[in-house]
Amino acid sequence: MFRFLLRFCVAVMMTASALSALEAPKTRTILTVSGAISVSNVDNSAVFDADMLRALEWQTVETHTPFVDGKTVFSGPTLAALLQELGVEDGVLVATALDDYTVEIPVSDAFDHNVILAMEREGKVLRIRDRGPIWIVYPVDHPDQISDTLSARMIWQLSHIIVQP
Ligand SMILES: Nc1nc2c(c(=O)[nH]1)N[C@H]1C(S)=C(S)[C@@H](COP(=O)(O)O)O[C@H]1N2
Ligand SMILES: [Mo]
Repeated sequence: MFRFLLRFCVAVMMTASALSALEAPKTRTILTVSGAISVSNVDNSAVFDADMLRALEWQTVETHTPFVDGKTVFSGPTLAALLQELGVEDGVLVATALDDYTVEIPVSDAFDHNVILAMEREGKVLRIRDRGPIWIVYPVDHPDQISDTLSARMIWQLSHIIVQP
């Protein structure tokens, strides 16, 4: 009986770890997430190529930005979907860009502000020279809603997130 229970427990644990495994990237890594995450694929980090990010819940938003007059259309996975994939529910994201710019983003923003990891602008893939491949976008209905705090969180050329609990 004990042996049976033991085997049963091992089987359950294996199923659980299979569920929390993240596939390995097949092409160039564009985003690395480390820190307080419960799913990983390379060492203790979760690394994503573009296709892996495209497999997450995707959203298109039309929004004002601090960067151009009028509205711009951005598309990309929702930050909430990325965090859900990694088992992150609260804390702070320390986001760093290719130019070493760093900003802290509360995890709650993902849900309160419908934040996206924009990978396309006006239907075109964002290249590094277009402030891609990932640009954190906070959708707003009116330009006045863009505070200094919020625009500082619209980090472009995002490459690394450290999750602090
Ligand atoms: N990668 C990166 N993202 C960034 C920044 C930066 O220097 N590098 N500046 C931030 C700040 S402080 C603001 S106010 C907005 C707008 O910056 P800009 O006025 O220099 O275009 O982008 C944010 N995103
Ligand atoms: Mo800023």
